[in-house]
Amino acid sequence: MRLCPLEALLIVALLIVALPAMESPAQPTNYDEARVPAYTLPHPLLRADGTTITDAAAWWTQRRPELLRLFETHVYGTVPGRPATMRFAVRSVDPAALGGRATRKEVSIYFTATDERPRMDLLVYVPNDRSGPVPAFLGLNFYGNHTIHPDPGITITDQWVANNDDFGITNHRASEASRGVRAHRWPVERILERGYALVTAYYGDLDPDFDDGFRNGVHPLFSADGQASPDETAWGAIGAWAWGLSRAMDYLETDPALDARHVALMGHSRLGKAALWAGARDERFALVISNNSGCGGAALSRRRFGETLAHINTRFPHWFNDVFPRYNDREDALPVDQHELLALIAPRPVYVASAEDDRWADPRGEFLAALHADPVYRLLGTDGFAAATMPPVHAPVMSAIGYHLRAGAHDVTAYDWERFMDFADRHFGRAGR
Ligand code: GTR
Repeated sequence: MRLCPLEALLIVALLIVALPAMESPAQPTNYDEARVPAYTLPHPLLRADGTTITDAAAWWTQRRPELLRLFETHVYGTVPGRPATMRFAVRSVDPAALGGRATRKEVSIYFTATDERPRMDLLVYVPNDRSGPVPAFLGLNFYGNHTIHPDPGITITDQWVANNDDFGITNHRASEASRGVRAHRWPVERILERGYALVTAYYGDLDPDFDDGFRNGVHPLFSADGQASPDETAWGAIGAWAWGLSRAMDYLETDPALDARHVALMGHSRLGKAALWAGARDERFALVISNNSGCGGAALSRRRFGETLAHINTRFPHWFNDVFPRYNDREDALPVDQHELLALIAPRPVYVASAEDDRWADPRGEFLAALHADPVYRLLGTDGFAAATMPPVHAPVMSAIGYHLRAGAHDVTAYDWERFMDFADRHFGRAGR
């Protein structure tokens, strides 16, 4: 067949457009346990110099700082501290929200001396049926505070939001149509009934979830020239979301209605990754919950089951630092694995929740990370992880390291929340209330 020059040009143009799109399905996904490669995990108590930690003091002074640095350098990037100019502004208070059951507050956290964005808007529900400061659950949400409950008093976010036809979000602007669309993931009344406050913020307040080379969100506040990704160990989006959780904690410490010493951090999926990283770094979080956090969260990278580093770093180049992609298809060269992220939370209770059909997140890999964090939890005087083999569905493990496998898909359900509250009750000394 002979092609005229125009036809040939068209074919070349088509190839240029189509080829990159064809590349990602070429990344194979393994869902076969028999094809998980043999691997050796780094031991959380073995220091880089080859010596093993045998006492708690050496964990705190040597191994923990070393592991934190390794995760910063090779995975999530370095994270700045609290800006000196940060301040809180209470924007609204309704002492009789949800039919009188709760006090609803909206609090803005301004990061600079001006009222310009970026800022983080916290939504706080405190149960009115309380006799003193209450423990709280804190978690970021995906589509704006107004999506977690149909409560008409919640301000609709004016931030960039990912488009979603089902939620009526177009042109990246949320509207009234999206009020309460994610309520099934946030059983607010039930949380209040069990005696907890709920605090949430929209993750896009910290960093809108697309790759923009560090131009939006909180990143430019910390790069001298506001330029794209300053160096390869600089933080990515997960680092920014985790940083924001610590800034939320800065506020919680000032609110007399809340017991800041009993704050449970909860995150789902990519926000579960951020919750684990925040909980690992910031010891003020008394308890940390990962829900279906998968690759780069609670799942072991070396198993290469479901989502792998090559998948995640290709689809989400802005989530981690620029060193992490060097380990794509070279997981064994990583100086850390994700059980050590869980270990960094020790001795504070950590709960890992998996869903049976969420194979992309590798439920077994999440279970194994919990299992291999056990030596650190035991060294620090807790009961570690009370399971040697993977439990069946709906058989939660409630030791210092907790775990459950739920039936069903990638989501946050009422079953998950009931177990999170059981776990918090137990470790906050509230069991039997
Ligand atoms: C997926 C991603 C996962 C997980 C999930 C989510 O596309 O591959 O790592 O984070 O998104 O956040 O819902």
